[in-house]
Amino acid sequence: EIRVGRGDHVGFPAGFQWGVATAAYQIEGAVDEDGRGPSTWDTFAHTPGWVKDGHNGDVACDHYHRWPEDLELMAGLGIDSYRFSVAWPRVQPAGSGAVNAKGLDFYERLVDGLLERGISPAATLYHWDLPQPLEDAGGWMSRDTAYRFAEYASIVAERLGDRVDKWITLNEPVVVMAYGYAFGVYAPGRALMLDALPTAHHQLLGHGLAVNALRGRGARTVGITNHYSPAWPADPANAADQAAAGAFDALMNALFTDPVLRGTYPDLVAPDLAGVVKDEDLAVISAPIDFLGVNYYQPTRLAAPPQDGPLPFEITEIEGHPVTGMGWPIVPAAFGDLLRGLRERYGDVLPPIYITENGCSFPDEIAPGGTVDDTARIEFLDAHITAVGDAIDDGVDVRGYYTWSLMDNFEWAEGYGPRFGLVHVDYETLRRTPKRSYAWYRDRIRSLRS
Ligand code: GBH
Repeated sequence: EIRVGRGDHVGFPAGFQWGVATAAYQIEGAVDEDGRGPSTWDTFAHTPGWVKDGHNGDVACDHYHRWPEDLELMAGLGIDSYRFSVAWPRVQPAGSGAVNAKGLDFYERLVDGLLERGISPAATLYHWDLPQPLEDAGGWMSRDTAYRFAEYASIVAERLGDRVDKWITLNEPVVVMAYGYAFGVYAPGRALMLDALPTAHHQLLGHGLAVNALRGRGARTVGITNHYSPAWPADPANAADQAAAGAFDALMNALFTDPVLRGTYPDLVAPDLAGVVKDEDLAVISAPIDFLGVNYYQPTRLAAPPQDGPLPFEITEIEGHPVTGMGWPIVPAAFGDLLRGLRERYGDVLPPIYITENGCSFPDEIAPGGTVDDTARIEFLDAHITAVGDAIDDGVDVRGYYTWSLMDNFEWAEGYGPRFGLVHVDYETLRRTPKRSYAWYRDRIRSLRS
């Protein structure tokens, strides 16, 4: 192990994996091809008013057809691993029962193409594209969806279990609960507020059942990816603001980690889940995992909620930090604090961590000479990678880092406006143009490895 001091990491631990991440609905397009069924995101994006400028994922980056070109872009980066997601509605168009072999064929081509190029495949089984028929039957509000998810997981592992290196059951179940079912700004667009809590439990149960199903079918390394946003009280000296930050932390961070690593729900939510959690569920959910996937973008600042507000906190603006194109504050120090905080909170039950997403959007444009000068992204990534290196120096066991994202893509309710990629995508021509950050990331990870 070669490593030097704070802010000057000439080497991350041997075997540290550098990668890029994407998700199926955000890049694939080809929504009606080869037997794919509709997902909640197709329905949502085709409902006027939900997604900015009426954008949808029908074509996206056309990765479903252009994957060989995209594999070449990855090879050019020299990454160790690629994190992608499998679209459940391609594999099981109705969400249960009949398997669509052509859907599995696509991911098999992709995985084999990665292996041929020496890139280790990291597959996420669920990055928010729930088959619409399952939503029609209650979606994640229904316990049955957990069992359907495990069935789907076993189908994918049956085909790819011998070739996928890392399996990620769920991507950011908190976002599905909060933005999908509580606030109603992501698919399926339900605004149930705190009544959305069962969707947390049912996703976590699906995770636990899937871990078991995957292990039974040759999966080597299994984990879950959670989104973490460090909770800052608006006024650290104000008890009501502290309580609001504590409530946010319990509902948005700990709710999805405590059950997995400790087999318990945070005190604040446990009473509300009493009727939903069955006897053996927490034992299923806390099945040992091999790694925790951590996605980090920004901290959140919380104030006491208004009287009779629907939530125990109010989100307020963070000032005094530079922001990304989406207005998100850039706070690399909070990333390091988050990693050290996980180590502190979970101690010896914390498995190795992979940073499965970290990145930023800017309105990157192609300059007349054909270049995309995204210096701000380079600075963002450099500062955040340094924060990870510092956390490793402080004893946090981080084994890899995937930047979000390989290329510009469909940014959910924001449509195609925000650009998160190392590679620019022209949505008229679908032409890919590596940005300056692409060459920078290639060189950076090469130098950090040697
Ligand atoms: C990740 O979510 C996702 O995994 C990935 O698919 C996505 O592209 C990436 O981040 C970049 O956003 O609607 O204004 O209330 C990160 C967590 C939570 C950030 C939902 C955006 C919506 C803000 N996301 N949040 S808003």
